[in-house]
Amino acid sequence: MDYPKLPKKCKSLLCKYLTPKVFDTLKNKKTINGFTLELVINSGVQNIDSSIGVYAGDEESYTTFAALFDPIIKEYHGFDTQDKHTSNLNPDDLNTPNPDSEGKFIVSTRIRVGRNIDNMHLGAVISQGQRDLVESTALKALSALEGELAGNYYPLLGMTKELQDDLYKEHLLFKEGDRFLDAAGYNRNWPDGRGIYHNHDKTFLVWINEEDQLRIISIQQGGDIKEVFIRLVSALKVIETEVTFAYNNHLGYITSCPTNLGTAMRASVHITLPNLAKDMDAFKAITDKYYLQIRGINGEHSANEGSVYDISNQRRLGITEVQAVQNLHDGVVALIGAEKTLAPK
Ligand code: ADP
Ligand code: CIR
Repeated sequence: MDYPKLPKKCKSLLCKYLTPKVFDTLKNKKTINGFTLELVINSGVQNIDSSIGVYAGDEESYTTFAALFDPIIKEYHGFDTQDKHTSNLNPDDLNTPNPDSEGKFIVSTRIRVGRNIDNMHLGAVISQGQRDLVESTALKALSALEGELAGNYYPLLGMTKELQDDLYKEHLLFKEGDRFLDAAGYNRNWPDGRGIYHNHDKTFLVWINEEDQLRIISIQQGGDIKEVFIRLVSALKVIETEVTFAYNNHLGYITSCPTNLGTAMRASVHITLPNLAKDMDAFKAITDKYYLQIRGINGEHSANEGSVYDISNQRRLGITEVQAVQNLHDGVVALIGAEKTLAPK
């Protein structure tokens, strides 16, 4: 493999850190599962507008290709090679009263984590048989959920287009055909082995075999962040007694994309900020201060709709789950404060 063509205008972390020297060091390396540099970088090479551009095929990818992953991880999470990751899922450590008790700004709150089964290939190189095994293992674990968390599984295979579209429009289901994942090998054998579990109220969801083997999600209308967190943690406690997930003391939970390592948690609100939207510099100054990311409301790489934005924690590694959620809360309080100040009197 030759050094790939990376245009000057490319702004991804791949383009920034895949220097010819790093390329030469890594080009002939392979993980024990056969994952190569070519597979690590293909998404970012094919999609020059990537923000990151790399994926791991297994836990070992992060060490075998450390010369590329480490600087990306450092820039994205502010996390050094000698740092350790710690977890804290105790809701009692949160101080997150609803930032919008009158329900004027926050449309909905969602917290998700990614999880992958220990010693299993990640989605980029997973075989069809392993993917099916992930699905059956997950379903067995989910059958242990009770009460509010009890629900049903809806496999993508055989799902009507109507139901798929409805779930997507309700912001519950992943999109189909994501080009970033496609170039990294995640969409092979689609839709086999993929699906969504949800409880009766659609406040607890599990995506199976999308970017990560499991995405475990708690979601509801309004801004009661703590209630969303508590529901997620109670589900995780049950699921994690049934399945062992890939985790190490340096990188925390192992995920396909380096941006998700550590807590693998993205805590977000969909929030209406019409006045701040007119002053993106002021908006970004607040989100930067609280380490938050701004996305559109139809998932990553989507545009915002009107003045509704998806605001979430950017860092996931080297901070605890409680810190990630606290950052979101404190940032949202600041955003709402600024929005009120800017409102015409
Ligand atoms: P991720 O699963 O990594 O969090 P996306 O940004 O692609 O990635 O979001 C997945 C889906 O979750 C999208 O349909 C998005 O609209 C929905 N979503 C994210 N945050 C919220 C939220 N706070 N309220 C409602 N839906 C949300
Ligand atoms: C990209 O590089 O744009 C995609 N592979 C997605 C990266 C994940 N983005 C993020 O900010 N968490």
